[in-house]
Amino acid sequence: MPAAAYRFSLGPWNIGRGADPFGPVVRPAVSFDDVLKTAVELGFEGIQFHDDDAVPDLENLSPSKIVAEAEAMKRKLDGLGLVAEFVAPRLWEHPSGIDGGYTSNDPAARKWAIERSKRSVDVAMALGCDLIVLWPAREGTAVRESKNPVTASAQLIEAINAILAANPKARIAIEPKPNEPVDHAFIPTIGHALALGSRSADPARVGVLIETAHAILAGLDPSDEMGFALAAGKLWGVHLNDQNGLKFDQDKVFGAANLRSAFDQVRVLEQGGYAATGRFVGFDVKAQRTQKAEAATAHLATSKAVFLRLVEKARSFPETTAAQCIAARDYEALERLVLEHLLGG
Ligand code: GLO
Ligand code: MG
Repeated sequence: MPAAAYRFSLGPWNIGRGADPFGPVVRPAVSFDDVLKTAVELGFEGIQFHDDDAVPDLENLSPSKIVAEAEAMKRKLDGLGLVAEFVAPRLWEHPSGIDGGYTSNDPAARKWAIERSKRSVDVAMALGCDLIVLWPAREGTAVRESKNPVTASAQLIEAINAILAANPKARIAIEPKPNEPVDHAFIPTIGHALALGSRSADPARVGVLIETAHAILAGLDPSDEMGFALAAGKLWGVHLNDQNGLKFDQDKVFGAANLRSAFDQVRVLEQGGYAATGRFVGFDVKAQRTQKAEAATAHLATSKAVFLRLVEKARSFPETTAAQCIAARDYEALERLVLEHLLGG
């Protein structure tokens, strides 16, 4: 039987202008149409959307106009053979989200965040997808005493329930990250995300999206995080990338910092039958600031190529020999086996 094939996705923010907190942009903006063209050229079938990627300026549009624009975007995707993977409400870039959305200390901001999230559900449905990704970017604190975590947990559940109630088809994938832009996020790990979902009004419609770098920033092994979510049937998306230790969120090319960890992530996706679920493999990777505009999509192509090479490595891993090492409790031999396999020996 042929091994299940993976489907790949990218977000428009992955083709960026190269700015960082210390300097201005270094490349011209890439139009949304060119992002879609790149996706087709690189063999990416899925597009990940922030709500305002799909419908720019949606804050100033009526709900019906928002839906009409999202429907136009859907026709554009259809014409190119692309599909929308998810829509994420981009709460963290709006002035009302300055102190977080759902957990803001300002009740008007909390109300705004929920209303905007409902519009994201409308956008998703019009794009033909039912998945809402919640990256709770500013749902946390820089000054720990500024918010009450007991209240914040209740507020997060209230927001999740409002999104679930907005449309009975809507599903939510929480994408946890422990820090940046906040110091301490309220939902730092997959365990927190799954626990929160289980307390919602409809736990069957709440899952997770795991990003490699976010797990590493939490001091956790990304493949173990993925395995935990897979075992619960809750891994509804991945953002594969890489991260060199505990520093700012680097969004490096998949495998660039730790090829063995990348192998382990691919292997767990294979072990958990992820490809057969039809869910996407997304790469949340950034082009390096030094990269010239004409080659500023190479990070996506490389991530996908590395992923596919590692699928081959996972499928050709000498499982029988590994099982013998494990049975003999000879983990040094297992270590050698893994390293030799990765080195191509
Ligand atoms: C940032 C996040 C971000 C999200 C995206 C979708 O650290 O990884 O890129 O994945 O906004 O919600
Ligand atoms: Mg991400």
